[in-house]
Amino acid sequence: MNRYLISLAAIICAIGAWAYDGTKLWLPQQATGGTSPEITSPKSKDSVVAVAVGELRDSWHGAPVKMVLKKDKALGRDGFRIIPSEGGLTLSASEPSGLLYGAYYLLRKQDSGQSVDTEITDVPRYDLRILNHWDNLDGTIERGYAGHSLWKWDELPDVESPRYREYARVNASIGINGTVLNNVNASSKILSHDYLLKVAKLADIFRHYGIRVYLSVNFASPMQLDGLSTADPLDKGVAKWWKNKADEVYSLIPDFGGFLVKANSEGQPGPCDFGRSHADGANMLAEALKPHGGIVMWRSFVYSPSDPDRAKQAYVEFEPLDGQFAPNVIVQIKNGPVDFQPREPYSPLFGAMPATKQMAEFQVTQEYLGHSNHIAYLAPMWKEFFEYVSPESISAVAGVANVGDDSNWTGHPFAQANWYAFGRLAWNPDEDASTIAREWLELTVVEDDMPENVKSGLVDMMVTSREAVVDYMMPMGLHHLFAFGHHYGPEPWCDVPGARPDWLPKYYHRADSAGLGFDRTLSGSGAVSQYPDSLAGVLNDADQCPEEFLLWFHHVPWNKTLKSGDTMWNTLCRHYESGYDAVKRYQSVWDSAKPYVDEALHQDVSRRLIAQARDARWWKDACLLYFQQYSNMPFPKDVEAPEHTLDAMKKVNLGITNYESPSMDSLDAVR
Ligand code: BDP
Repeated sequence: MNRYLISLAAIICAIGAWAYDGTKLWLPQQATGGTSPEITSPKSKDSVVAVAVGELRDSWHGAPVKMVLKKDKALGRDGFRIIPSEGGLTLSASEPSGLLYGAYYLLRKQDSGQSVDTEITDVPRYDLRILNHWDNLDGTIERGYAGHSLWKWDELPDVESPRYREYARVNASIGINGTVLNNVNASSKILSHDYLLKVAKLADIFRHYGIRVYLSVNFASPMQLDGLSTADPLDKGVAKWWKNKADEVYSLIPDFGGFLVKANSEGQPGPCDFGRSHADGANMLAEALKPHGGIVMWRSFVYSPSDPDRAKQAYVEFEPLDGQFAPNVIVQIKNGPVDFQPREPYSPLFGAMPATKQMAEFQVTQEYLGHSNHIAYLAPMWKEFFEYVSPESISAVAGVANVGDDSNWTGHPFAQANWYAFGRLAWNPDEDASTIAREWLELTVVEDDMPENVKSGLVDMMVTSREAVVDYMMPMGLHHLFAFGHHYGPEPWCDVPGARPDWLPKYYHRADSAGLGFDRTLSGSGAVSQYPDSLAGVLNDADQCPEEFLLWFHHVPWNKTLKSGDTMWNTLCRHYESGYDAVKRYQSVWDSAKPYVDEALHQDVSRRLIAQARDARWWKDACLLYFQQYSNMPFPKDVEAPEHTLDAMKKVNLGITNYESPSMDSLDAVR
């Protein structure tokens, strides 16, 4: 063993057990022992280098580290190399940000008890690894379940919350290098001079951690802010307005990243309002940003009724535009074709626009996965996406943030793991979901004396948790069975007079006496044909279609015999049961961890698991009782009989908006 490994091990023992503090996320806790080794910094006045050096000086207890800045093409902008030798470690990078990521790499290894004894070169897969905040300027967060916005717009730019720096630091520690501050349903006010001064203040803080600021912009800003008569992207006055605005932004924020745009979607203005295409709109903005090196992330989340099947609409609108986007435009596509459901097939737009830069949009906030009441570790979902969409085929990854001003940042303590995993996978999509889960546990909740069998129980709980949610909410390809508005509980029966049909569950599940599911085969909506031929053939055939997507692509008779040898109805019932059983299992797994985790944390998660188990039961009863009206088949013997009646389930009204997560009290009152 290298002598530095021995001292590292000794120091980890010296640090010993510490009280879990949700405010610190996974960053190094204060050490109580050990000596500080020598950290040699390169000659550089760059503030990012200073932060990197400071992090190691404050928290690194291993071998001496020599930090070197030297151009090395193989490392790109953000990569780093660590070479161990008898004299210590050499950490080298081409740019300051590489040194910062290298420093956090070392601290991560140290704090999760791993050694650094072989040479490593670590280069991120994507240059852009970005969070999208859906934060409104009034402090609310659309689909946020961890309190209010971190950005205190009323106080900025004069008052600097200490959390701004901490936010930048934790992001940098997992490799995130960009942040879009405001909601895609954007207020044009964000581009007013007063707000730009506030944005500039945040950018000044984040810059030291290698994080660039981006803004969501409202396409009608020239009309709303300055009274122009049009926002037509081909109008010279409009283009000039955006050019001037971009110049103003860069005069305040020289390293500003660019714009994110939701256009002609869910009531947002866009180029189509003026008879222009998405490419016309994106390119006009791209032209304004180009002289400054900025980019446009143009979202493909559109669903105008170009086709009766909503799952086909983004493809129908965007695929014909391939090759028309400017080089500094990236089309940002949600992972699935509908809307962040617990499970969706990948969006067929990926791979269908070879002459266009594309990026994936994942949702870290759990809009459709139990808000901050349920454990749903999402890395397996994102890995599933990468099984179908090769990481090389896209240019960047964005995650809709789950961060708010709650003292533990994310509401559910385990939701921190999703923020963490998002960063780790945006850096390297080949990382393994369970390795990341274990690493996060070791950096956070797990104390040193936890036996391996308990630890692996927790890893298993995390890794299976997303599938459990799928099982108790909408297995086998079912989707959008959610209550209208808040997207928390089940309402497969939901009817809202006057609502768009494709906002209602019945549009998606299509339950009738003949069967269940949306027929998207060639004889149905034809959505399968948007996928490459080899896959389309498999998806089109109910006997070959993977069971997890069966009801997404097929309307399946209740008594059809599936591969398992059982009927569709029985298989469906068992999925619901197994999701519910999994949560009950998680309760005992978490109980077994009690002696080895912080007491307050244990209580907090236990409480949330009680809610999750009740919700799982609620979902199972509501969906199965509702569907049974159509299947007219009994529940299999091994599936527990419903505890509730359908009528009682239909009366549940959480009385919450889409900005809130139901409180435990409100859940107790209604269930
Ligand atoms: C849906 C959300 C809605 C967002 C929209 C979007 O329900 O609040 O505005 O996505 O991504 O999932 O634009």
